[in-house]
Amino acid sequence: MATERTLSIIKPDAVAKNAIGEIISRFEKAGLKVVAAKMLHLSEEQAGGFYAEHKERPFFKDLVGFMTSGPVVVQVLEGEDAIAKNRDLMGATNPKEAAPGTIRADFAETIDANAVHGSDSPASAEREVAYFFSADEICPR
Ligand code: RTP
Ligand code: MG
Repeated sequence: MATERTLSIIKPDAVAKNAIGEIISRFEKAGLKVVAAKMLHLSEEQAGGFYAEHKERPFFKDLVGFMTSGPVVVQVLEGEDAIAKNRDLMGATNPKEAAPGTIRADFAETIDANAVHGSDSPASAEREVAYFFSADEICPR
């Protein structure tokens, strides 16, 4: 297993629930390190560009509407097998199908407002980290 970086977003619903700390705590307890972080209120252009792969999907408009509905916290997580580890911690896209004890099972109720985003592959992690952070905003430790 290699040390990887992945892009995590705490989505507007989880920020509104005041769950930022509890969610970051799960990453840290699982051995992932936060090496970059910021709070942003995404514009439609930023959210649409981030989720460009879903542009033709029927849920795209709702997804952009939700992601721009309030502030988010974007972070770069670093650690062994970070991409898959983060996806495991998050749980299934639909919280109703997410395994007990996962972030989405514990903090989300609907597939549209599902608490967190995580990169799904090395290629998307590289693109997504660069989408939000310049090299000098990432602090290896
Ligand atoms: P994310 O990108 O946000 O980490 O979520 P994901 O990989 O688990 O799911 P993805 O397929 O990339 O979809 C992105 C977001 O779009 C919404 N979605 N709605 N109604 C639907 O069938 C549907 N499918 C996806 C979800 O909010 C999902 O997080
Ligand atoms: Mg995805």
